[in-house]
Amino acid sequence: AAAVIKIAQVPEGKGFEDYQNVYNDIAAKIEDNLDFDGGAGYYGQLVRLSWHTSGTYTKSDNTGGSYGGTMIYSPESFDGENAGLAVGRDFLIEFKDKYPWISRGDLWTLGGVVAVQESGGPKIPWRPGRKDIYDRATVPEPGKLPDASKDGKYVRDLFKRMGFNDRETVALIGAHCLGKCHTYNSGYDGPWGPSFNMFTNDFYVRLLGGWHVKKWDGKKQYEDDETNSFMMLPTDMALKEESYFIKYVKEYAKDQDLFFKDFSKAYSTLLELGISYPRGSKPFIFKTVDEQEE
Ligand code: ZEM
Repeated sequence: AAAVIKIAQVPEGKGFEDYQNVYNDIAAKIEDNLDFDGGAGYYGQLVRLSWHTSGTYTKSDNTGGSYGGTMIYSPESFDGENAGLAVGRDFLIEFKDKYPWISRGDLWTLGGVVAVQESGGPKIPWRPGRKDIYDRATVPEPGKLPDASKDGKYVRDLFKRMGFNDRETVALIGAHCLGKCHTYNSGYDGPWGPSFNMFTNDFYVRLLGGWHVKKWDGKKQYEDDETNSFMMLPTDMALKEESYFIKYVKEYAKDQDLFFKDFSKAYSTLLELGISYPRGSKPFIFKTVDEQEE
């Protein structure tokens, strides 16, 4: 993909209240659909959409990232790693009609922020100003998003490509507390734990437990020794196998507040990769639905 300069431009006259309104509408629609995907709701789907629109970023040439909202275009739309994400894009599209001034990149990343905060996670500082890009030369090629069958070195190098260190890499993957794998999307199957609609540090706690390779015809994945009902991907297991990752797994398993703090910072950075903001621009911290009802 070709690099473009990605300067945040907030639509004329729009400010915090406008984006809090979009936040509230997304939150209300999530609340109306809590039964989706066997009780997972839309939390996992929306967080994954925000991650995949951002995680195509390459620091060395400033290509990819959430700015242009390019996932609707080929070849990014056909990237096998994006299978199933039309569901999240379709979920959000009514808000693009209701608020025509919002860009796809802003809407998709804001959806992730709503999902993390409304499922009990930390506050995610977020800044608007992404712009829809129609130029196909800027659409990232497949191969930028991680392949779950790989090892720790691959994960380390891939997140380094985006500019993340080992601590941030481990913190970001803790989002696997939410949602599920679906054989029809990725070939993997099942949730990582029982509380897949709540944002917690449970992913790390479980990862440190006992796991064995699942016996089935599908892709290699792990199954928990205790109940045989939860899963880990090979790349998840790699966080436990590598000395440069496991120390953070242990810290986050012990200390949810530390995980929340580190996740918030790394995820906020992820959603903004490649974007230039005006000097001193202040991120929005949205109120949760509960906080507004108090
Ligand atoms: Zn995921 N992820 N991910 N991830 N992910 C899946 C689902 C979800 C990897 C991966 O291959 C997969 C991060 C990192 C990595 C979420 C968030 C984040 C699935 C299952 C796969 C295969 C998709 C399906 O079948 O529907 C790999 C290899 C990763 C790094 C090495 C990061 C970072 C995330 C967010 C910050 C979420 C929330 C889901 C659940 C989606 C859903 O539909 O419920």
